[in-house]
Amino acid sequence: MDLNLKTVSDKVDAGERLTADDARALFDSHDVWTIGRLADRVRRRMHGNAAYYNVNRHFNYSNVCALSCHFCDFYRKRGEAGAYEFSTDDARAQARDAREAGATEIHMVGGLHPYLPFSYYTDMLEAIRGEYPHLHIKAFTAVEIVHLARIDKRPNDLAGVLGDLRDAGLGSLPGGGAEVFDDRCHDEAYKGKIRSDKWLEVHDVAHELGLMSNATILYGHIESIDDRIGHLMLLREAQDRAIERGWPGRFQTVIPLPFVPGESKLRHLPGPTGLDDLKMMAISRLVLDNFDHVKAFWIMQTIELSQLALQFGVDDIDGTVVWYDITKVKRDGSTHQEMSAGHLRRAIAEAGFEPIERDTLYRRVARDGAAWRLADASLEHV
Ligand code: V47
Repeated sequence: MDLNLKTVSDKVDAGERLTADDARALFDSHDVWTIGRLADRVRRRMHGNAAYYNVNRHFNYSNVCALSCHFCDFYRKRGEAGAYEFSTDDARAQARDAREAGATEIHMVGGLHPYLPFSYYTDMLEAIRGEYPHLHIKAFTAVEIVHLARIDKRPNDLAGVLGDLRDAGLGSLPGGGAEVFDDRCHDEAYKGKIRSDKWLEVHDVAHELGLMSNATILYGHIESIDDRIGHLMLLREAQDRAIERGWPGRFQTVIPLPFVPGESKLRHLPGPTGLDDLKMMAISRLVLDNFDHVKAFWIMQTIELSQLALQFGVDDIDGTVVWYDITKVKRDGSTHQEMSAGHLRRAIAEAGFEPIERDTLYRRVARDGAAWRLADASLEHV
């Protein structure tokens, strides 16, 4: 074992909280086996041999965006080739497809569209709920929530905006748009986007209202290791806040997102390596002791690495996905990126874990083909 990890190892054994210096020692170490073993110890304490997956679909309703983030290969300007915005009927059709496929969740995000009114978003939520009431709608990053508050001319009423969206069918918030909580990175690569304080405020307000949410960190571009550590510390503080104040909502999952260069303005950068991916997921598990879950998103990490990540602190893999436009791996740029539930189960079982289908709120799902219900019959859907 790398002797520089001895203090961290002792703390993990004793169940003690790690400091920023401990996180630095982990990032600085090349002893990935020890890092993985430590993360696995914590993961097994929390989840035993269980590894979760879900039957979901992602829906990117528009790629038109007022921002031009340098890491992003998704956005288009209005009128530009490839720009699109889906209609309420399209959203309804997505819900119909989701029902036929037995999905439990739709994950819906888009760009910051400069012209669509607030009613576009509530209509879309209502159409999906009307078509398939049992589908959990996880939608709109904190960045979009702030944007919707602005276009509806109530920039300071985040609670009102979230409340209206919830009344229309919103079930929880995804973790996107966080990038790296650092002002230098923000100004160099995603200027114009909300800063960390606002992102965290939206999630605080959501948690206070009783909405669950997730958190991401986008790494492997222009950030430093200290920036990553600072980000994890801010997430941990925000979760402490939700717990200490007894808010009914909180973060469920952290999803470390490796930068995928694609055709973005940062495409000259190589993106992180597999070892960096494994370390990032393991260190997230070790530092975020108040987060229940660490999720691998196979779309970005690949299913092969996600399998290995299950032994590096990860307990959850998202998902069947079906359509995804934000990052693409196929050379033809196809947004059809689907993995069957059977394949996810096989990948998990092969890694030595018990595959467990969950819904968005991590409740077990009992399934018979496309028909499903919550395994605990006393619980309500959605
Ligand atoms: O908000 C954009 C990031 C996010 C790139 O909450 C990129 O369960 C890598 O947040 N390379 C969207 N990342 C994905 C996301 C997510 C995914 C799966 C599950 C959940 C969840 C959330 O992807 C964006 C942005 O932060 N992103 N471009 C890129 N080139």
